[in-house]
Amino acid sequence: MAEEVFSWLKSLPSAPEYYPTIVEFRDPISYIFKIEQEASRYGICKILPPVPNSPKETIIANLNRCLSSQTPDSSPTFTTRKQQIGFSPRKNQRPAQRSVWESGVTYTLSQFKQKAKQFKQKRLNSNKELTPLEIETMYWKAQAGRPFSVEYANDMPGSAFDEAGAGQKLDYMTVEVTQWNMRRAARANGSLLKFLKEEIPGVTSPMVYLGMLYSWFAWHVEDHDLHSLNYMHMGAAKTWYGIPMEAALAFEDVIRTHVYGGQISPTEAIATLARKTTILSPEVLIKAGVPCYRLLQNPRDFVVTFPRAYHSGFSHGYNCADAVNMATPGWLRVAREAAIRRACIDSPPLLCDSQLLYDLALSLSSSGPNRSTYGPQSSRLTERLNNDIDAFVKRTFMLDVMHNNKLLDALGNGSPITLLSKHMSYDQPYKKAGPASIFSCVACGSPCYSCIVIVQPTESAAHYLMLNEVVNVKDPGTSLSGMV
Ligand SMILES: O=C(O)CCC(=O)C(=O)O
Repeated sequence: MAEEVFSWLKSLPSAPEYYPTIVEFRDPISYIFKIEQEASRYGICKILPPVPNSPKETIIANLNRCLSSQTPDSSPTFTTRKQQIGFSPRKNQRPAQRSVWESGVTYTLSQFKQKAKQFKQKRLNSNKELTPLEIETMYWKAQAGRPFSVEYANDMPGSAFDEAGAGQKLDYMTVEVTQWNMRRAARANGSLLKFLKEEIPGVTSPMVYLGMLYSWFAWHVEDHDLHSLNYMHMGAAKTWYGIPMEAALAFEDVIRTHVYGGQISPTEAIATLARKTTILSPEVLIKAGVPCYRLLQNPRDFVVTFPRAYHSGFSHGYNCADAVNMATPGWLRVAREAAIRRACIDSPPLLCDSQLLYDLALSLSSSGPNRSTYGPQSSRLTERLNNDIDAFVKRTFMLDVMHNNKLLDALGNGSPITLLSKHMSYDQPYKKAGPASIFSCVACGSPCYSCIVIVQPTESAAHYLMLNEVVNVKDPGTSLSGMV
């Protein structure tokens, strides 16, 4: 019998879908930045590439190579985690919290596929193919019913893409040979993560996900509120729910009040969500007035999540996907606050947004008109878009410098210490900056524009400074190495 679809599911609004042309598809960051203003209003969106996926054999060969590289005996195997579905009120568990634990079971790809197939048949108990909405209804019924568990091989460092797409001898272009290959996307031209010195698995390099029916991912935002890019290689669909950044506070408030009866603070709500065990039906959110959008990701679909957009979802059967973070310049709007929120919940920072911004700004200044920061200058359209991005980055950089300048000035208020002039204007210092006037920050080693005054204290001046003695920058004990 067909499953009666919940009415709230029928009326859940959809997140947008985008269809880039071949030209637009050349440059992931430019493209995502271009759609960002519109798409981020939904928190998540889907991008359908204009080129095909790799053949299934290539995906499986890549995956097996990747799995073999991770095991001590080089076998192409992996272990799963068990995830709780449903809940037992008797166990004193909060209705929105689900447990996750190591399954201790090791699989090859074909063993896991077989297991997932059997589980789906048994669970759905239906001779006919169910629609995605019917499966979604059954998922939410299961999450409200008696507890059982599913398995998910999630957050495994690696990818079902080959680095160079070298294994392919095809006479047509696939996603793998483009800049959207997940092994390249985080550090694609124009992504701020390109300037991260170290590799952070899942952030600058992808993680691979092997799921089965009902494997879930809890409501969360990305580390440092970065963007995420997710690509489905093969298998059954994945349902995603997304909440726009503008509603993030309202969402956290629903968690605090509806789930915890107002007994936790806003910071504790953020810390709870960061544990990635919160499952809450969009029905609750919609009723509380929090906007929530849905999309269905099929093989060959990319999903982008935007900065500070809470998202969650589940799989409709055996599937394989890759995920990685990236950062268009749009992320800079939220990066500072994200770092503060992270500090508030005692999570150590993974990156420094100022360093990334300075490095990107520097790369724009030093590469001249033919720079390749945003990929090939393939068309007038791309060129215009890149100019817009450049202007945005330069402006953000200058605002950042001026903000820091004001802070330093305020800190020095009342004492003779004035590190920077508070009268610096937006475009005046930028015009003066050039490759010849680049300095390294004495504190963190980041290269800086000449619009930043760098005070390199001599040993005796440093001694005075550390003793809290008042030192004027014009004091002969300091040497001034950069000027506005
Ligand atoms: O697919 C998953 O399990 C998690 C995906 C995700 O959160 C992301 O790609 O941002």
